[in-house]
Amino acid sequence: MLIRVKNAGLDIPSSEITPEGTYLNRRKFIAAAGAIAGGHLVAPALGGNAGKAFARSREELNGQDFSDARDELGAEVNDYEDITTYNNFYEFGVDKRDPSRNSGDFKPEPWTVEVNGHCAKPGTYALEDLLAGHTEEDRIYRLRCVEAWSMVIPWRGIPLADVISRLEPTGSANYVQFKTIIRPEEMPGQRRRVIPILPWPYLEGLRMDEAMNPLTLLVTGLYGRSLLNQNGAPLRLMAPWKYGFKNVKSIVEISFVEDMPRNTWHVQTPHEYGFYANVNPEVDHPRWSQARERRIGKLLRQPTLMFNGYGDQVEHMYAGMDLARWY
Ligand SMILES: Nc1nc2c(c(=O)[nH]1)N[C@H]1C(S)=C(S)[C@@H](COP(=O)(O)O)O[C@H]1N2
Ligand SMILES: [Mo]
Repeated sequence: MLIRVKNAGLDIPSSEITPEGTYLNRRKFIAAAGAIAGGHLVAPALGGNAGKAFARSREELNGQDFSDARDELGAEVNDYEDITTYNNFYEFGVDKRDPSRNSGDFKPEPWTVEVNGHCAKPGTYALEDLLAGHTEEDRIYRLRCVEAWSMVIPWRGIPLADVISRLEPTGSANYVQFKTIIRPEEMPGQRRRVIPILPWPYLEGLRMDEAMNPLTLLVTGLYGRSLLNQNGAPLRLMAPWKYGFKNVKSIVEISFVEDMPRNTWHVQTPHEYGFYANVNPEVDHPRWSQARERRIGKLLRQPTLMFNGYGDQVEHMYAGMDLARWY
């Protein structure tokens, strides 16, 4: 069965027209919907496996068969196990295993997102309302970390452009800033007082054309399932031509702003991390080369591709820019 989730969206909050139990179950409900993502289709064999115990093998997840799933360059998707246990999410600690170990207390439901700045539809939206009227799609994208490792991940999400259009940004909205939640009671990495791991909240931003690029997703799931806490539940960003740190997790605020917003890693170490963070084998990190990368699960390193291999779809946005300066 193919369920298309379409309704009046932002104008009629689903929390007002749907009994609460149903509305809280939206993510389970929407998880049953399959959708077509032009060029990035994971052909999901939708099955009635709702009652099945959580499956670790990627072939069995949610009744969808990901065993032969590949990205458009022919690379196999990484194992669910790796994607959910090898993470960067400093709110839960700095070790790659910390997010999966330390995020058990985090509660991604219910969730609200504040929308503010230069737009016609500011407000505090229940996540269900922010996403209502949009269709989730499965797309296989590479994630490339600035630490020179990469993974291929079957994401599930909604084009950010669709959501932004509904919020009606004004002509002054040159950039979009995203903010991660602050919740030290549930995020042990935010409890370090004297020398915080990072200045919280974690901030990221995109130029408006980058935010509107059809590749850019607001991610709600992966491997056909809702996002786990360690991957940024319930809502995170995915701009696949950029280094991983741009893909801010557990988003609670979206701001339409005039000037280039601050982003956490640039604030922390400006000579190492810029605003644009486009994957670029020719611009080294000051402490290491970016020319090669290690695909998690593979033995040999491989050459890094300009724009992470998405150049055809994004390089026009940077025509004439000196990418060594705007790193
Ligand atoms: N809020 C927040 N978002 C974050 C991070 C973080 O520490 N905090 N780490 C970033 C980095 S460096 C990477 S590589 C990706 C990792 O995403 P994944 O764990 O889902 O693979 O998340 C990004 N988003
Ligand atoms: Mo990263």
